Amino acid sequence: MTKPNKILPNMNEITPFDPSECEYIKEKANFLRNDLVACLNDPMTGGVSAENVQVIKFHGMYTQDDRDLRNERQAKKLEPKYSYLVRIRMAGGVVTPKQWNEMDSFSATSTIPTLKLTTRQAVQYHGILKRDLVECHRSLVSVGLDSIATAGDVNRNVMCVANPADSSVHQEVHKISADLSDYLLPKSTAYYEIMCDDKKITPKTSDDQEPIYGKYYLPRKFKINFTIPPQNDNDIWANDISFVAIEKNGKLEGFNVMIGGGLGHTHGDDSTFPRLATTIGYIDKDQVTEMAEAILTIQRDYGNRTNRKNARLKYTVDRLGVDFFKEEIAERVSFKVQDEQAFEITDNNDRYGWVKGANGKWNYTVFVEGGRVIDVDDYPMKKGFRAISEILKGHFVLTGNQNLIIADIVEADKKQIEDILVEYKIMEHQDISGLRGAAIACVALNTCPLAMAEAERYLPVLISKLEGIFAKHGLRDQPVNIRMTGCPNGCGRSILGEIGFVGKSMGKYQMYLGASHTGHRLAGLFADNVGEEQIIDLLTPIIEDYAKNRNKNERFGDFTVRKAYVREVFDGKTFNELV
Ligand code: SRM
Ligand code: SF4
Repeated sequence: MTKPNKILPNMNEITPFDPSECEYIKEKANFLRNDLVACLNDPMTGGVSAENVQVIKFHGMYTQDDRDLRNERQAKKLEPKYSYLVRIRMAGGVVTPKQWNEMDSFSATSTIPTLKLTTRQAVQYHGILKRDLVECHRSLVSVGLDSIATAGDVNRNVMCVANPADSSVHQEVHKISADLSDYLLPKSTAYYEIMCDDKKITPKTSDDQEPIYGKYYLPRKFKINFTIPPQNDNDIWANDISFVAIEKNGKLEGFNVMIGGGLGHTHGDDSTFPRLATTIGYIDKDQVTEMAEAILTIQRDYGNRTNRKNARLKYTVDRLGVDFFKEEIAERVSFKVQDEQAFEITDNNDRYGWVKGANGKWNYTVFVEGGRVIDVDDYPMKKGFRAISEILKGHFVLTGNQNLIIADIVEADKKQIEDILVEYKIMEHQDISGLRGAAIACVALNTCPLAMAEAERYLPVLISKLEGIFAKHGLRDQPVNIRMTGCPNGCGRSILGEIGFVGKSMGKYQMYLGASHTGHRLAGLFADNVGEEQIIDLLTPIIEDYAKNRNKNERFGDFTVRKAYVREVFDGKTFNELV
C-alpha cells in the first residue's frame, strides 16, 4: 500500500503528518468494501480480519467475543466465541410498530435474544453470528431500517429530545434531525451490496463520490444532537454538535449551535479529557444542514488523523480555539451566524408514566433497566412490548436515558395499552425509586471488549444497596442521576452523573460527584479506585447530610458542590483533581 502524500488539503499545515493505521485502511477499502464479501463467507473463523474489524464499523457492526468465556476458551486453545453487535439507526429514536416487530423477531434468533436500547436512542442486537449477518441486515432493510453509519468515522445516529409527539415543535425538530441524519449518511452503496447481498434492494445511498466525507471519511466518530428546552434527556453538552431549539410564541424560530462536547478519556493520560460543548451562536431553522456540514467538514480537514485518542472534534476545538472555528464557519456558510439566544434547561431525566401531549394524544414512558429489553421468568417485558407493538397505532420513541416511550396513543386506545402493561407486569415494575429511575449504565461486560469493570450487570445491585439509605432519610423518590461505565470511554455518560462511577479494574471504580442534573456541569473526582464497601461508606454520610441540610429543591449534584465534597467542574481538564 502506498503511503498517501497528503490526506486532505489542510492536514499538513495543522498536524504532523503521520496518519494512523485506520487512515490507510480507509484508503484501501474502496469506499467501505475492502474484501468483506470473502471475509464474511470464510467458514474457517467466526471473526473477520483486523482491517475488516475497522471497515464493518462503518456498516454499524462491531466484532465481539463472550468475555465470560474468554479465558476458558483460550485455555482450551479455541478461538474466542465471536459474535457481532449490530447497531440500528433510527434518528431521534423513533420506531414504527412494524419495525419493532421485525427487530423483536430477529433478535429472538440471536445467541443473545435481547434488544438493547442505547444512550443514543438506537437499538443494538448483540450476539449475532457471522453466518447470520446478511439475513440480519436484509431483515432490517425490509422494514426501512439499516445500521449504516451507526459506528465508524462518520456522523452517527442523530439524537433528538424524546417524545416528538409532545408538540408541533417537537415534530418539526424531529423532522429536521431525521433529514440531517439522512443528509450526512455516507453515499457509498457498499452496505447494500455486501451486507444485504441483494441487487434488488434499492439503496437509500447513491454512489461512491462521498462529496462530504471524501475517501478518508472523518478522523473519528461524530455525534449530533437536537433538544428543545427545558428538556435535555439526551445530554446536549456531550456532543460534537448540538442544536438547541429556540421557540417564539410556540413556533420554532431557530437553534443555538454548540460544538466540541465529548466525554471519553483514558485513565492516566492527561492529553485526553471530557469537554462540555461551547455555544458559538444562533442560526435560523433552515440553516441547520449548511451549518452542520460546515462544522463537520472543518473537523474533516483539521482533525487529528495521527493519534485517534486526540481525534474527536473536542480536541480540534481545544487545539485551534473557538474563534478559529467561528472564522472558518463564516468562510464556509452563506449566512451570518447570529448571537446566541438565552435558554433554560431544567433537567436531563425522563418523565415516567402517562404524559398527555399538546396534540391530545397520550405517551407512556417505560423504565427499562440498563436499556435491556429482555424476558426473564417473572418479568416478560420483551413479550409485553411485542404485544403492544402488535396493536399500537402510534409509534415508539427511545430516550437517551435508555428508556422506551409508547407514543401517540389516542384516548380510546389508552385502556387497551394499559391492560397489556399490566398483563406483562410492566406496570408493576414502574414502581421504582428516584435513584433507580435516574440511572444509566453502559453495556460493559460481557460483550464490550473495552470494559475494565462491570456496569449494566452491576449497577442495579449497587442501587439496591443505596436505595435503603436514601429511603431511610425520606428520599426514596428523590431523583439522583447515578451513572456507571465499565471504562473511561463514557458510554453511560458517568462524568455527567450526580454520582458517577468509571470502571478501573474488576470491582473497582473512580467515583465522581457533583455533575448538574441539567447536564451543563461535569462531575469531579471524589474517590480513587474504590469498591462496593468503600462506596457505601463514603456515600452514607453525604446522603445523611443531604437529607438534613439541603436547600429547598436542591438536587444532589448541586448540594455536593455547595458543601465542597467536590470542586465545581466546567473545564474537563481538571475533572480528575481531588479536592
Ligand atoms: Fe460508546 C466505544 C457502547 C454511547 C463513547 N461504545 C463503544 C463500544 C462500541 C466498544 C468498542 O469500541 O468496541 C461499546 C459497545 C459495547 C456493547 O457491547 O454494546 C459502546 N456506546 C455504547 C452504548 C451501547 C452504551 C449503552 O449502554 O447504551 C451507546 C451506543 C450509542 C449509540 O447508539 O450510538 C454508547 N459511547 C456512547 C456515549 C454517550 C453519548 O454519545 O451520548 C459516549 C460518550 C460521548 C462521547 O462520544 O464522547 C461513548 N464509546 C465511546 C468511546 C470513547 C470515544 C472518545 O471520544 O474517546 C468509545 C471508544 C472509542 O471510540 O474508541 C466507545
Ligand atoms: Fe464499553 Fe467502556 Fe463504553 Fe462501557 S464505557 S460500553 S465499558 S467502551
